[in-house]
Amino acid sequence: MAATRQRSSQRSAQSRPLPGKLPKDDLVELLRRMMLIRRFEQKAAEMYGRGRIKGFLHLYSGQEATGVGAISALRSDDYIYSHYREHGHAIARGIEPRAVMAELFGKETGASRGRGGSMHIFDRSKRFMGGYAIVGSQMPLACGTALACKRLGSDSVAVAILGDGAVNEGAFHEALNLAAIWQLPVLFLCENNLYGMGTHVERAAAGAEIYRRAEVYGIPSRQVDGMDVLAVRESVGAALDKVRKGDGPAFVEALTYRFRGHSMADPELYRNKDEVAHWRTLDPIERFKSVVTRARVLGKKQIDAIEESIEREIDEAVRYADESPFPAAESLPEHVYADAATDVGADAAEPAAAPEQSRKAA
Ligand SMILES: Cc1ncc(C[n+]2csc(CCOP(=O)(O)OP(=O)(O)O)c2C)c(N)n1
Ligand SMILES: [Mg+2]
Repeated sequence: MAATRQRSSQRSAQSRPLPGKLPKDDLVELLRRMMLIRRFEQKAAEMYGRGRIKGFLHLYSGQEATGVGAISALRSDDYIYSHYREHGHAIARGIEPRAVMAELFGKETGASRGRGGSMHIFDRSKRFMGGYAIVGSQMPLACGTALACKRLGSDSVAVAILGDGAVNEGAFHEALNLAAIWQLPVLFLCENNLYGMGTHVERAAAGAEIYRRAEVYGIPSRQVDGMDVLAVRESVGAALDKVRKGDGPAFVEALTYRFRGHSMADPELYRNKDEVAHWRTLDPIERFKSVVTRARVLGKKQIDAIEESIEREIDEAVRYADESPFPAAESLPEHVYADAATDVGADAAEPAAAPEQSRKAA
């Protein structure tokens, strides 16, 4: 099955959309975001090694095309629920690298005020509703937000990003079933990187390809080359259009690969070097660099300049995280629960709906 998955990954790479479909600035931004995430993750690994980051750290390197492609297709008023490998999603959504780095350091200036750490990046202003460490738990939460959007008569969509490891959880099936029964505006994006910790997907998930599981619930689903940023953007964009129109949920499986171990504590004894080397030849950043240079969107000098500015941005993110204070001990009970008086319904961007409409929409 792994061979089938790799073949389909290469097939869709050949039929990827032409870069000319997008304005030049958008193409450059897709590349820059992927490069920013890669450099961020390299630096995070270094900081972990130096003891600046405590606890778990799961790196996203290798999967950048999936996160950047998918999130670039969203509107700013859509919602994202992610898993614990979410630094890349947070940065793709526009959360500043320094706020993500400070969160990794456990600092007060972090996206979650240092309370969440690597696995719980949250930014309400970006409708980035958190990374979740309980595998599959983000899926019912995204359904809840999708239900709220529907009842409010808004055309925002909730997106749940999950790993292949989530597809055998009860929450996965409960969420798909509920989303289909209630025709919720939710998009499920499965990042199939072939492993859940040290277990290959074939040893964990029975049956055919993952995306076909959604068919059982009558949810339209598709598979895409998750190493190709334009293909992901197009696939997720097409699925989103349907969800937004009121056609109910959709499911996209992106075939991708993590270049690093599951977490920083992983000796990687479960996969061989040839497999890793094969996937490295599909590096989404190198591939997209060659797409944009062949299309004469960017030259080598311009790519080097982007790299240099990213280097400065990441260095500044580390400096900011380093110099920021830890939360004061007496403030630890703060920001744990929502303040009902000020938080609930305080989202100014949410279109208000008349109660009558809300009832009809539900
Ligand atoms: C409900 C639940 N069961 C088990 C775990 C332990 N666990 C942490 S990560 C992980 C693997 C998840 O793999 P996947 O969803 O493929 O995500 P990836 O790490 O590949 O991004 C498991 C089983 C957990 N966190 N939650
Ligand atoms: Mg996985």
